[in-house]
Amino acid sequence: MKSLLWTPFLLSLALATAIPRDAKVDYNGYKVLRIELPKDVVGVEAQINDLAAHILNPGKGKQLDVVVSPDNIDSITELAVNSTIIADDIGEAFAEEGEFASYAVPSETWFTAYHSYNDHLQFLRDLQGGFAGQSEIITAGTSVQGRALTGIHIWGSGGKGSKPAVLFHGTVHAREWISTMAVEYMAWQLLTKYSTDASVKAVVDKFDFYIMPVVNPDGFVYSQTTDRLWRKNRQTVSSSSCVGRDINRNWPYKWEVPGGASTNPCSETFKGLAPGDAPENKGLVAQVNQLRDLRGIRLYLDIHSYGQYILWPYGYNCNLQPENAAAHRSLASAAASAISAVSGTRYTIGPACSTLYATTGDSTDYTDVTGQATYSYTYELRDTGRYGFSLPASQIQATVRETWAGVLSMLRSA
Ligand code: 0X9
Ligand code: ZN
Repeated sequence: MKSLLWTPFLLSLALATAIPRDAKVDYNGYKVLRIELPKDVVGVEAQINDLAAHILNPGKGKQLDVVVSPDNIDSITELAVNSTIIADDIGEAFAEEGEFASYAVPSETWFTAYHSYNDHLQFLRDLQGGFAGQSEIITAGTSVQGRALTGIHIWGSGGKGSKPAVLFHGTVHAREWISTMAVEYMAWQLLTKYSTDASVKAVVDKFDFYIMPVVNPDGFVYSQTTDRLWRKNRQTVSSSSCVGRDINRNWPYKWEVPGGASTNPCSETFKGLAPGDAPENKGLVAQVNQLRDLRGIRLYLDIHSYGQYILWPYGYNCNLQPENAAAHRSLASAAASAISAVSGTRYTIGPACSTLYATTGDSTDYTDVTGQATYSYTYELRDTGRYGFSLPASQIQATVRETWAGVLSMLRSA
């Protein structure tokens, strides 16, 4: 009889060996190359896609930053017209990101290290608990794997829900870890400076803030447990063994326009099978529509990395801009100046499609048109490629501080 007690244990042991879990991807020795593709040669991009472990700036067209295993370096270099090494060993760069810090109640030192997803949730709960009279935890639907898209709603003297909305989304792309930190810093500044800094009090009293540091939680967790360079969500399709939709190609506005996203499930920019068919997008779309219908959206920011850009609509058409494009430019220009005044970091500003590349089904086109937001921007934070997504922990504080200066300048004029 006694041996029966062991049966479930042995069974689980057998299952554990029969179904291998995803092993963590080891990037030691992998290089980042900046490659220039030949013009008009059919199929080169597809070959690069197969040979590269990851494309870091998918959509860039002629000039791509790619992560390549030592075995594939020669084949990729042969396909390119030009190639330069921008990181010799990306495994080493990941080591510079530093260890996750063990959790402590929020303080400014939170912004000196990267953190686990669970600690990010705890940070939000603790921050909210410290300012319970003017904030609450909010959710916007659930991810593929059932995680609640979690954020914080902050209000000022007018009371909860009385002012136009300001909406911040972070960590749309899983590997862009600096985005999580920058978006949390905004919530941190708004709450901790409210009683001592008149300019912060003024903006908190003017708007209701809805701040979502991680809108792609499954991807974010996967980038921490398994593949540091994961970008998309973790949704499967029956037609392919490849995983993930690009949440920033799935919004239901101009989703069907060709050229700004991929229909290949293995691509970094896979748009999904239908507009808004990613659960994360369903939750975010409902959030945007709800805020539009409540008090309207004054400012929407989608915080990404890297490249140091401030971009406004549209992504889907390089010849179109919103009717208030001049006002978009003026706020972006002031924000870029505020950023460089803090630290000298230089940002490029402009309409998204013509300044960077075309995207369809992206967040800011949706918030501008369907969400009727007055202002919609994508920020691409530090740097311009030296570290890319693996920005060292030693740069977190400087990055979040300069970003906050840019965002505060926007809030004051919005
Ligand atoms: O491709 C994206 O979704 C964004 N860049 S990232 O490297 N963070 O993935 C850029 C979106 C901005 N929109 C356009 N460039 N059209
Ligand atoms: Zn991104």
